[in-house]
Amino acid sequence: MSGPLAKLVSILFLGVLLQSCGKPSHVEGAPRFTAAHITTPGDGAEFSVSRQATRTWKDYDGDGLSDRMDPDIDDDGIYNLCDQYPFDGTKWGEDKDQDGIADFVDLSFAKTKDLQSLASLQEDIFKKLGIVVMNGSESFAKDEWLELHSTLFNEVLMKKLSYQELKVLVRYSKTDQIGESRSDFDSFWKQISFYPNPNHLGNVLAFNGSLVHELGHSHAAENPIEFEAFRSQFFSWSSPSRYGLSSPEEGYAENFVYLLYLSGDIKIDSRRFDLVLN
Ligand SMILES: [Ca+2]
Ligand SMILES: [Ca+2]
Ligand SMILES: [Ca+2]
Repeated sequence: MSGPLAKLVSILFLGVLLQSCGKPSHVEGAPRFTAAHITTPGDGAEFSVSRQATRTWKDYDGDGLSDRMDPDIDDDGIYNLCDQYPFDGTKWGEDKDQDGIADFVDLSFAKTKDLQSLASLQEDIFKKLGIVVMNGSESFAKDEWLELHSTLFNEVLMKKLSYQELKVLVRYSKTDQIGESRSDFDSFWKQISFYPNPNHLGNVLAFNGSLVHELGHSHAAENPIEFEAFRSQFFSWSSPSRYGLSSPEEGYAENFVYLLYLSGDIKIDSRRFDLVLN
C-alpha cells in the first residue's frame, strides 16, 4: 500500500492509538470549546493557537480523525482557521464577494484601507493555489504579503510543490506563541503559523527564509519517500545552519532552503547559513 491510502491508514491508526492511550478529553490550560462555538459566529479566536485548541482530542464529525489531526473538523470543505463556524458543517461564514474566503478573514472587508489594498494578493493565492493567507491575532506586514505572494508563485517552487499539503498560512501575536518557535508547519492542519520574530523586523528576506523552511516541511509531507531517504542518512549529514540540526524533519526543511538558495532560485537573508555549529 502506498500513497494517499497508506497515509490515511497510518493517520487513522495513529488516531486510534492516541485515543486508546487514554488521552484526556481536555488538557488544562487549553481553550475550551462550548456549544456557543457551534451556534454563534466566532471570530476565529477559539483557534488562535491551533495546537492548544486541538488538545481536546475529540472527533467532532466522527470521521475517525481526532480534531487535533483533522484540518476540517466539521467536514464542510472549509479548513478550520478560515471557517467562521468550525463546529457547524452547514455554514462557514458570510462571503459577500463570493470569492470563497469568508468575510471575517477576507481582506476586502478589513478595517483599514492599507489591508484592503492587499485583498487582490489574498484572492490570487486562494484562487490559483487553494491556500488562504490570513491575518490572525496579528497582521502580516505589507512587504510580507508581497513576499508571500511572490514566493508562493516562484516558478521553481511551483514545480516542486503541489501545495496539496498546505491550505492555511496565518500570522499570530507574541501572546499566542508556543515555546520558542518563530514559525511552524502543522502537517495535520496543513497550516503554517508565523509568530513575532526579531530577525524578521524590517527584513523581509529573513522572513522569506522562514517561509521557505516551512514550505520545506510541506515538501516532506508531499514526498514521504524522499523524506525517508533523507532521514536514513541524517546523522551523517552536515547541516548548513543551526536550524537543521535538531531532527531529520528540521534538517530536511533546512536542506530544502539551502539548495534553493545555492541555485539562486530564491532570495533569502543568507546570514542564516553563517550560524553553522557542526
Ligand atoms: Ca470546516
Ligand atoms: Ca463550518
Ligand atoms: Ca469573500
